[in-house]
Amino acid sequence: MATSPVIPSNNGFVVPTEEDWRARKVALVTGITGQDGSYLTELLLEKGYVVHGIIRRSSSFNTGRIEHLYADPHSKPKMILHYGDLTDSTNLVNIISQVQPSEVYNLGAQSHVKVSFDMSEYTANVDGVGTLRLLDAIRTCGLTHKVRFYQASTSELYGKVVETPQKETTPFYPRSPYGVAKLYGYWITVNYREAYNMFSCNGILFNHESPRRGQTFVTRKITRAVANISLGKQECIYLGNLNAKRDWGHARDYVEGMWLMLQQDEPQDFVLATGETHPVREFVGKAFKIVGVDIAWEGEEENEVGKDKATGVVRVRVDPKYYRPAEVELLWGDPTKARKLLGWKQKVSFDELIKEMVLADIEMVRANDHHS
Ligand code: NDP
Ligand code: GDR
Repeated sequence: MATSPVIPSNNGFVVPTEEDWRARKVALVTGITGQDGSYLTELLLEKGYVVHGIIRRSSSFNTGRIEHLYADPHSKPKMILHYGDLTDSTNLVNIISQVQPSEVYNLGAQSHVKVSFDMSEYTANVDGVGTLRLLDAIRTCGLTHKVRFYQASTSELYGKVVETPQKETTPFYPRSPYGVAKLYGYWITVNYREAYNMFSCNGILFNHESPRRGQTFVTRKITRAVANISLGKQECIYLGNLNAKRDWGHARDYVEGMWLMLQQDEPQDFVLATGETHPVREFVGKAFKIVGVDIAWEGEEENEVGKDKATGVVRVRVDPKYYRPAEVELLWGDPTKARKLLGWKQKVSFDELIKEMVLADIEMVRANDHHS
């Protein structure tokens, strides 16, 4: 017997279930050209994602950290780059509507704390309002309930010490335009979760470093100088506050935590940290030890110097121009929640991190010499 065809009310278009949607594994990463963006992209590609990244137009080359992942755009590449900027809403809407991502990682930011005192309005625009623009672009594209959203929040939110070690429930007290801008980013991410039932999470990440770290952040500035000094290309390094303490881990470990946050049943905020804290001075001493230089510290504050014990040559000096108008003296994270719920733990120790960075910089200085 002939049966009449059933005509579906949506003209045959099958709305994908959340599971089908997520199984597509399409990620959009802002800040893909940065330290974390490059490691996260490697991880996502390994996991079978197609990764779309937003890059800024620049007069000079700015894709050095992801160059090794780039493939000919005519050969079905797994990493696809789009020009854009967190200050341009229309552009964000266009990219999201085109990409239809299942996961969005917002890593783009003016991320330098000291620079944020010089460029405070710009930092607020990119790091604070930029987060809102991205969330709103997702909403405008009708993807609020489909996209899982990661916000790169920071231990800089804790700023002035209120409680240690710092955990998810520790009150915030940011100490820089960067920290204050990121506070907006943090709360707007929470707000979109509560107001629109969006799967949006904050990763409150403590400092994480690597050979790909920008060269003006203190760890990389130190390892680069140690490499140069050990090869006779520089005599001394000038630093700011040697007493500041940080909880330093390896960036590769931290991007795994970002991904894990978006694979949970419920959206939540997590601290990622090592649970150890060390002063800048200790990082300097350990970095020099790797190239066989033992540093002896003399003097105090602005007059403090670090001398090579064997030769008496001054290798470290303090220059107050690197001091910040308001400093974050101590960051020390408690990653218990991430350990319990995500099963996350850093793999690389503090000493291993320093060694990897110093050796990579020695290699890089030698390679540059070779090419020049
Ligand atoms: P980087 O400074 O290495 O990278 C920042 C990225 O943001 C770069 O790709 C940069 O592009 C991009 N960017 C800057 N301004 C804009 C803009 N207006 N629009 C779009 N993209 C922009 O930072 P990290 O990789 O170290 O950090 C990643 C994120 O995590 C940042 O949001 C940072 O604030 C945060 N964070 C970092 C921690 C760390 O210890 N590394 C700890 C906690 C949080 P370009 O290459 O063109 O400059
Ligand atoms: P931070 O990193 O401000 O913690 O922000 P940075 O490496 O810049 O400074 C760490 C500490 O070292 C002291 N310091 C110096 N810092 C720099 N950059 N240069 C110096 O010469 C110097 N001398 C001493 C600083 O005063 C500070 O106390 C980083 C960024 O990645 C942020 O985006 C991120 O949110 C936080 O880490 C967590």
